[in-house]
Amino acid sequence: MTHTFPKNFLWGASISAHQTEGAYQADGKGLSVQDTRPRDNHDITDFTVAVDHYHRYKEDIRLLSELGLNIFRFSIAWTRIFPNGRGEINQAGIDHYNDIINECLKYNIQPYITLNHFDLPQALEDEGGWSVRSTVDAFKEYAQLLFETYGDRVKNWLTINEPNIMLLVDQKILGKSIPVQEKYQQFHHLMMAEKYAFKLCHELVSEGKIGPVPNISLVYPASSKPLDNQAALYFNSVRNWAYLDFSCFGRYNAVFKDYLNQKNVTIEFAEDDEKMMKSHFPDFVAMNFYTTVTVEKPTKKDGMSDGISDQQSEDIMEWGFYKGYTNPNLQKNEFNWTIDPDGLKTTLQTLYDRYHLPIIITENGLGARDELTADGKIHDAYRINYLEQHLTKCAEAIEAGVELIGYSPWSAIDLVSVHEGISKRYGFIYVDRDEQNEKELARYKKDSFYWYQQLIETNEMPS
Ligand code: BGP
Repeated sequence: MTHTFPKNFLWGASISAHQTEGAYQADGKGLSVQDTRPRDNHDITDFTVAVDHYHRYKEDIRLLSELGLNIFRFSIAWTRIFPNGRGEINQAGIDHYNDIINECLKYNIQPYITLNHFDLPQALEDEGGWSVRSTVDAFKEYAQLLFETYGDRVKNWLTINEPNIMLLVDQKILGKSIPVQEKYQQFHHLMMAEKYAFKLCHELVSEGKIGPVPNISLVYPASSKPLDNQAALYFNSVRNWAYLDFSCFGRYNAVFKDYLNQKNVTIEFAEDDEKMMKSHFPDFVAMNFYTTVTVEKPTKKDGMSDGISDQQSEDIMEWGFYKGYTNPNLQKNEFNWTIDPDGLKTTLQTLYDRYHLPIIITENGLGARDELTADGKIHDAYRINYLEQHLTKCAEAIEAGVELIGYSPWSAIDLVSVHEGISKRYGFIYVDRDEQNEKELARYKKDSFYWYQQLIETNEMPS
């Protein structure tokens, strides 16, 4: 038996600007928080060169065309457009992404562009970043310029990558921990910025479509104990539904509101926020999925803790609400991330049942220490196995009625992990460099490249 995907199913692959481009100060680019974040581990590379996609994008996009993609998800570096976050426009940056977009269209690959992917301009961070309202205004100006400049050719847009992960694991993504009151005022500003992007895209891009792009993982209770179930309810709300209810329903999720109340967090609204929240909505939901999370209700003996240390590890701890629990039913990869393809199907069905919007998966993949053989091969059967397992569940979700319109796994090409270097590889295309030496940055097609190429060509997968 085989699983056949819908005939207009979107097959893509994803990257972000700061994790691939390098050229971190080239052609007028300003510094972002990813360029300035404190580096606590000098054994792994930074983003200054990455895989030099900035200069090698023609070769890379030609390879993606050979792979057979019909979409390519990538982000625009805000600091190439506005080096200081607002005001002065850098024409070289405008021209660069013009060239990228035209190169994609040359091969009939539709760009899916993420407006911002973790790389806030440092100049805005210096003014308070997402904690202050003026950053929302700067984002509006930035989004408007992109829609006006590229909207004639780019019809599919994603707002801000994984605001939930950026806030939940701020230390790993941003290199700093944000106090809880400030963290959730940032939540409000990020979500309001997204609402303006919805509004501007629908006003400025003819036939434009736009969606949020959170990282969504269903949260399981550690046992059938009622309090473990309550713990899962709270983390599902804080991690997942707080973000998508704001995007799709224009409201604060009720359980999340209780969480904020119990944390003595007061959100400051601007005058038009209530109206804006309830006036502009997405056309689809983009979601990133890697793992599922299991939590239990903490007990007094667990001791006080107020920080959530790492959404990927099991030691999530939010005193009084939930505590990470190692799920004995799930395998883990070599980076300690759970592998749960059934969890993907359940997450898709839950998400579709809740929001009734088309869904596109814009990240899903396996980070692994791939090895380049002497004859230039990369035998990543483990990645093919991971992707097959997850795509089987995507096919089952579609057969169960979920309107899943596309799959754009992480990542098109090897790139620098958010916090674990280049050795943690995700790409269909291997880049020959290591943590300390860039070498020639030569590109090699992995076994998974040929597997994915075949899948796209046939649009079906043996079950
Ligand atoms: C997601 C981010 C991606 C990428 C991915 C893999 O949260 O959107 O940018 O980083 O995680 O995670 P990591 O790089 O930590 O392996």
